[in-house]
Order: sequence, then C-alpha cells, then structure tokens
Amino acid sequence: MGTMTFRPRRITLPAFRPPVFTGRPHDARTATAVGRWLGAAFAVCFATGLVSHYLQHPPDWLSNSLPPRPVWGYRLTQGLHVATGLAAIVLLLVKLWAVYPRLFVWPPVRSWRHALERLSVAVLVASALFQVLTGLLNIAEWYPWPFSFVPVHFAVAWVVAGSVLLHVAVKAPQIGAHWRRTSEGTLALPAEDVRDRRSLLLGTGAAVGAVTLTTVGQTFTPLKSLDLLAPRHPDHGPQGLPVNRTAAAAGVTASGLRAWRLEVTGPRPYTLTLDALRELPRTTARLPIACVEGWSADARWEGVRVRDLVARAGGRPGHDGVRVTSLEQAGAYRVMEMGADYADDPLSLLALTLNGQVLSLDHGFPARIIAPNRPGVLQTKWVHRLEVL
Ligand SMILES: Nc1nc2c(c(=O)[nH]1)N[C@H]1C(S)=C(S)[C@@H](COP(=O)(O)O)O[C@H]1N2
Ligand SMILES: [Mo]
Repeated sequence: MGTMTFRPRRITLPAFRPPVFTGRPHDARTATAVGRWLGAAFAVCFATGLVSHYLQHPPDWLSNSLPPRPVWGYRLTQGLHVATGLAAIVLLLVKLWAVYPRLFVWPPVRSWRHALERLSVAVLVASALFQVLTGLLNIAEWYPWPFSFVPVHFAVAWVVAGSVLLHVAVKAPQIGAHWRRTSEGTLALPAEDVRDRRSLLLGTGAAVGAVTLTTVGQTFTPLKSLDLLAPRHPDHGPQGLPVNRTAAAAGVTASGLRAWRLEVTGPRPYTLTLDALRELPRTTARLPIACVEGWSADARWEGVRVRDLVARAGGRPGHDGVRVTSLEQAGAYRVMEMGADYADDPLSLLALTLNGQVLSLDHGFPARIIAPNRPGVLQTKWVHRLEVL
C-alpha cells in the first residue's frame, strides 16, 4: 500500500466587503435629529416612571410625606409615562434604522475605546428595546416571561438611563455640531439629500402623532373617540368604568360576602355591618381611577372618609397610616398601605357607591378605597379590614 501524502491547500477567503450605505437618512445628522426626540421621550418616561414607582413602593422615609394633591397628579404622570413610552417605540425603530449601517463597520473593532463604545451602544439598544417591549406587553396584560414585571422594568430603566447618559457624553461632539448646524457642511448639501431627511423626519413625526392620537384617549378623555388602538377605553365597563381585575378573577363571590363585616383595628377596635357602615356620615368626591397601565377615568364616588374610620378606632388623624386588606385570597394588590397624609385627606374614602349606584361586584362591592393622586393598583377593592398603624 502506498502512502498518500495529504497536502493542505491554503484557503483564501475573499476580503470581506461591508455594504456601502449612502444617503442622508443614515448620516449623523439624521441620527441626532431623531435621537433628541427619543431622548426627550425617554427622559419623560423615566421621570414619570420614578414617580409611579415611588408612589407604589415608597421608602420608609417618604411613606408619610407623599402628596395627595393634585388629585389628578398620578393620572397625568402615568398618562405621560405610557404615551411617551409608546412614542418611543416609533422613535427607537427609526433611530435604529438610521444607524444600523454602523453594524457593518469594518474592522468591527479599531481600538479599546472603539470596542467600549460599541459595547455601550449594544447595552443601550438591548435595554431600550427591552423596556419598550415589556412596557407594551404590560399594558396589554400579556406576560410571556418568567420574571415579575415591576422590579425588572424598574431595574432596567436605570440601565437605559445610564447608557443614554454615557451615549450622549460619547457623542457630544457630533451632537454639538448638529446644534451648531456645522456638521458635514449642511449648506453645501444637494437639495435631494435635504429633502430625503426632511421626508424621513416628517414621516416619523406623522407616525408618532398617529400612535399618540389613537391611544392617548384612554386617559385624555377629550380624545376618547379616537382611542382605537389602546387596550382600554375609559367608558367601557360596568357602571361606565373599566375593570382590570374582576371579582371572578379575584375569587370574590356574592355568596362569600354574606357574612361581610368591616373590621377596624387600632387602640379602640370595632366591627361594622354593611348597614351600620352606610349609616355613617358620607362624602361625595369626583376622583379618577388612574391605572398604571395607562388608562384612567373620572368617576363620582360616595363613601365614608378613611380619617373618620381611623379616628373612631382611636387613631390620631395626620399621624397614623392605615393598612387595608381585601377579601381577595391571593394577588399582589390584596393588602395596601396608606401613609398618614393620605389617610387624613378629606377625599380619601372607603367608597360605597360609584356614579350614583351601589358598587358593582367587579368595582369592589361592598366597599373599596378611592383616594386622590394614587396609582390604580392602590385603590383596593372588596375591603374588609383597616388597621391603624
Ligand atoms: N383587591 C384588589 N383591588 C384592586 C385590584 C386588585 O387586583 N385587587 N386591582 C387594582 C387596579 S390594577 C386598578 S387599576 C383598580 C381598578 O378599579 P376598577 O376595576 O374599579 O376600575 O382597582 C385596583 N384594586
Ligand atoms: Mo391598574
């Protein structure tokens, strides 16, 4: 048997030729022009998200000094949070389209500095996409992931905020040139290039406008007739108000309520039947339910002031907070705490009626909390216990 010699042949790969992108829509000026709107949307979204987070999970030092006024405060901030988040989806896609040719820069890494810059952009893009996607699915109440939405959305918001700041710092020279209108010889641009960019920016503005107009009516009721794309319509639901969690979903049934009593604990604990509760002096207030998911609606509520119930149990109005417990067996919003300023506010009610009718089971019969300037998740339904803290 003869021996075969194996001689490896040298394989030469053709030199990689990255695609060439021309045209103004992919240049730094376009990226900057879209980027500043995206930056503004993210800034408002981040700030309003912090408001929402700290109203829902106040640190101890803050829990007794959150402001119950203006009554529409949370409605405004959360409406802005969801509206700017939705606008950011459009802006982010356009921005990524404007800059995606940079994925193909060759060589992919030129220096340490360049590598770090690309890494920071990767973190920015990934975290920004993650935030708008999880936010969007949350307003649709769809959770196709194994983690819990609120803490993860909150944590990643800081990653986005940090990487936006870093990105703006790294790109400061280009951004500065854009503001000074000196980048890439604007004045010398051919007319069609200027038209291209203008068309792209106008199209982007139109898309943001369309998304906003067809969704913002979920919270800005003058535009509610245009609310075609938002998951909720502020008028659709029993007694003219949407319902997030129904009594059935919460496991609350009419028969389970037959033995209902309101228990109030404190220095002088007491129990009230529904008839006895109805006998107490009542207050009427027009207050919104403002859901964290972005819909909100005003309604007329009538009920007993929380501060009267607290005072009757020997609590000190203005000093003591309240823990409120729902009949619901499980669920993140079964137990809620109210700081002293909220508990003492004359508009914080244990409501018995909604828009002139006894509360329906889905709206929290026999009694639910309604308080000014609070996230919907804290407007506890099917209340059966108050504890003076
Ligand atoms: N016990 C209990 N109360 C609750 C909830 C809940 O899941 N359980 N959902 C809250 C949420 S998320 C909102 S937005 C409001 C909505 O009130 P509504 O269904 O009467 O409109 O109720 C809040 N009260
Ligand atoms: Mo909600």
